[in-house]
Amino acid sequence: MIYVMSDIHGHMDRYDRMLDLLDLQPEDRMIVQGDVVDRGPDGIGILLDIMERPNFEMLLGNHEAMMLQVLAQGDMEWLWYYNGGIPTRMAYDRLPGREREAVLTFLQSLPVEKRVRAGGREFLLVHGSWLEEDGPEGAVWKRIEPDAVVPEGRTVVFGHTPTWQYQPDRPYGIWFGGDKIGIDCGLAGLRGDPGRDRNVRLGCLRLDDLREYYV
Ligand SMILES: [Mn+2]
Repeated sequence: MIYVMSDIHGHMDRYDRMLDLLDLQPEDRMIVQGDVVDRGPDGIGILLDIMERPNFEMLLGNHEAMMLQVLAQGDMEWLWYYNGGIPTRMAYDRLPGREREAVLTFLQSLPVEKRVRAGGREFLLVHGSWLEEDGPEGAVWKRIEPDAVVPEGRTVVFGHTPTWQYQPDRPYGIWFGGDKIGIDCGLAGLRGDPGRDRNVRLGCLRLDDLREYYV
């Protein structure tokens, strides 16, 4: 079975609960569609965990792209910190040098899209946009319109844009828009301060039968 989730944003507690709920078997695949880090407290911990699991794969999200730009090129620091990068930066700086290097090598290896087949369907997985004209930059950064066109014969699964933007009536559920499926159920909005919407969730989709899981 192939499972996908996205936009965990440092919330290790939700990630752990999701893995408990799924009870993955060695033959299952998990593809995490980017934005593991930033905003929440423990993005680095989740990254290290993903790196260790042989049946886990990951796509590059815009938050990992910002992280790489700062750590590998010393560029755009303000943008990363402004977008919730400070807890990630602090945790990264506390890692032993060997682990810092492993994290950077891992991030540099991440693809911006993946094609998989499950349940008789062809899926295209991306963090942001799948539109060819948007290029690799758009694949991680661009927010797509609900009526954007999907290549013939495929189903696109994407994160990055929280699903409440597509379905205000079912704000923290996976959005099924025909050949487009949005799986970012809004965890970026959870920062622990009182008054925020506590109903945001981490969603996970099993591609073989489109079964939904939430924590
Ligand atoms: Mn994103």
